[in-house]
Amino acid sequence: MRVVEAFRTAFGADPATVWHAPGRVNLIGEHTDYNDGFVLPFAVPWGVTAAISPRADRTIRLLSLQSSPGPITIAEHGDAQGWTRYVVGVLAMLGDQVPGADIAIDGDVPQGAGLSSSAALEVSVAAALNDLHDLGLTPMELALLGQRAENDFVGMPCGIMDQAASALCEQGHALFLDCRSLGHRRVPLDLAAHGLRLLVIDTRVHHEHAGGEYAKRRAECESAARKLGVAALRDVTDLAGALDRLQGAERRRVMHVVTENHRVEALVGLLRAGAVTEIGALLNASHLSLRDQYEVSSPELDLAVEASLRGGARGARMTGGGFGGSAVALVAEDRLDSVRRSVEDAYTERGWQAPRFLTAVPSAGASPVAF
Ligand code: GAF
Repeated sequence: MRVVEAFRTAFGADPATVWHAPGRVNLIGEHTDYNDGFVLPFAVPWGVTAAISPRADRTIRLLSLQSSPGPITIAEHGDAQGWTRYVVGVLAMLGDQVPGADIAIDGDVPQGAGLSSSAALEVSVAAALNDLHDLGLTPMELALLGQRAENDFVGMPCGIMDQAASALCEQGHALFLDCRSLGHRRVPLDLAAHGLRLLVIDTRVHHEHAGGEYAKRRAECESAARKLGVAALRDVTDLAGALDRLQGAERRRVMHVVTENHRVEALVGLLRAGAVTEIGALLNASHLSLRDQYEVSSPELDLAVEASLRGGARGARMTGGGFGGSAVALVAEDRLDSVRRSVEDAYTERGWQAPRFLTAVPSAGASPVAF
């Protein structure tokens, strides 16, 4: 295995353990996780593999097949830069339980596509260290550890969805997660049995201001919840009454979060009833709400969604945090070519660089890799 060979070459011995953790797409439930709401992601076939050995000292030596020509040595946690922060953050959160480590990383999550390569990195490393040091952490605890690394070390105020999907998903299933109780159920999702595919359309555009806008949305939601006297927007039961008490951006944010939570529950209901072909309208409604009420879409995402629908998709929406990244389209097998062509033509017409197409099947969460 490539990552094991790279580990041997760099560090002169076999790794003690190797773990793989996937990225995710979110089927529905966007910007609901940090509002204590519901989400329905599934793990994608692409992820991060981490090969790790413990060290007795506190040094961390890190190698990435994608991002570093040779090993990077980190003596102090505070020295971490760029991608290494996601790894060092996990070690930093574990504190004295874990000293240093030698780590080699190999990943195939398309970069910048909004498919949670950072969560895959955090969870693969967290799971490997858990195994190596017998920490006894559950998959949900590994997800929480990854989220803390991202919140407190990297400084991105994300919710729990991406790490939970990476740690907890099962092949052939989506993960229905209550982000308040952290209760979850795996919902069977066999798209192929219904002649369907989930097409990921990577716009290959990522807007610079995304991080700042994400934090701003989160702050607006928290401010609206305070004004409404609820712990989180999840608790809004009288939407019309709540909207009467708010104005401007906060009003629109509440409209999105409350309706999106209902859409997640409705979509899970359809899946459980075996009506996967009927979920398209909910995907479309989610996109319009993210575009118009939550204002996190982008011209590239909107065009990917509109052109997919014109090409015959049953439903489509942006997925993930927004401001670029990917859209997903639910497409009948015999319409795949027509949807791809419709999106490509629409991008060409605007003079935009061609998007990248991938097909996502619900895949397994974090697991050890034999080597
Ligand atoms: C990003 C975050 F990391 C998630 O926690 C979630 O909030 C998502 O945006 C929006 O649903 O992926």
